[in-house]
Amino acid sequence: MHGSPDEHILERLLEDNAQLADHNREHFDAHGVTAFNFMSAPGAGKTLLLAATINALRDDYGCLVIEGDMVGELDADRLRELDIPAVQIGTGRSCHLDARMVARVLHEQPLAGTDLVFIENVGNLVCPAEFPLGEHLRVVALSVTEGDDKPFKYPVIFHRCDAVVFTKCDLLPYVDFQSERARRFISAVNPEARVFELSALSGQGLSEWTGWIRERAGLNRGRPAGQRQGAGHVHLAAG
Ligand SMILES: Nc1nc2c(ncn2[C@@H]2O[C@H](COP(=O)(O)OP(=O)(O)OP(=O)(O)O)[C@@H](O)[C@H]2O)c(=O)[nH]1
Ligand SMILES: [Mg+2]
Repeated sequence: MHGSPDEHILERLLEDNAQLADHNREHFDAHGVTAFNFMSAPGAGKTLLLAATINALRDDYGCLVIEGDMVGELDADRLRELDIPAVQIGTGRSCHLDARMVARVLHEQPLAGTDLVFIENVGNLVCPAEFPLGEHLRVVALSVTEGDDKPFKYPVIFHRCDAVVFTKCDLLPYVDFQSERARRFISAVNPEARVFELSALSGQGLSEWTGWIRERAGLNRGRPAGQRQGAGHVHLAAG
């Protein structure tokens, strides 16, 4: 037998989580929902990015946000003020969401009329990478104020994502963030990752990003809201 007892406990924990994540994904699939897991360091701009993204997509897609924070409902309340449906998960002392927490929400939350579920993970560049939630696509937000070296220093989360969004690009004139350097680091750990550069505040770069979401959600999902009732039976095209 290899590894310490602690390693075995962790392995078991991750296996249990992976099984529950599969269960969540089946639930999303059965409802024709594409689910995204948004991860980043604290304050990188996930919530503002979600607000801007959903604002651009809401005429064509039913959207729901599952918010993960250790304490309180500040982010969910911010979104609700914008008429964006949001469910808050309080993780307590845990520094990441896990599949069990998301499963609890899914048991109570009707998904009829929902096409896209955006899960905002707890701000943390390490732990969320180890705990899949049942998402179809993973997004890492990297704000230009954090430094262009983060993909090199925190490779796991960048290795396991589908897209990286450089956020707060309106601040580029004031910080030393070399986009090409960050892109090189990302490409070294994950050549397949799509990289977007945008500002949720100014709207710069937003349409290319939302275009990617539309593409990955399946072209046939861009129906007017009133015709969305049959969404539960649509085959999930997103990978
Ligand atoms: N200048 C600028 N500020 C931004 C932008 N996006 C977010 N911010 C600001 O950055 C701060 C953090 O943004 P949030 O959206 O709360 O970040 P978050 O990743 O959701 O934060 P946590 O959930 O606490 O991890 C807020 O003061 C935002 O107004 C942007 O595009 N440009
Ligand atoms: Mg937030």
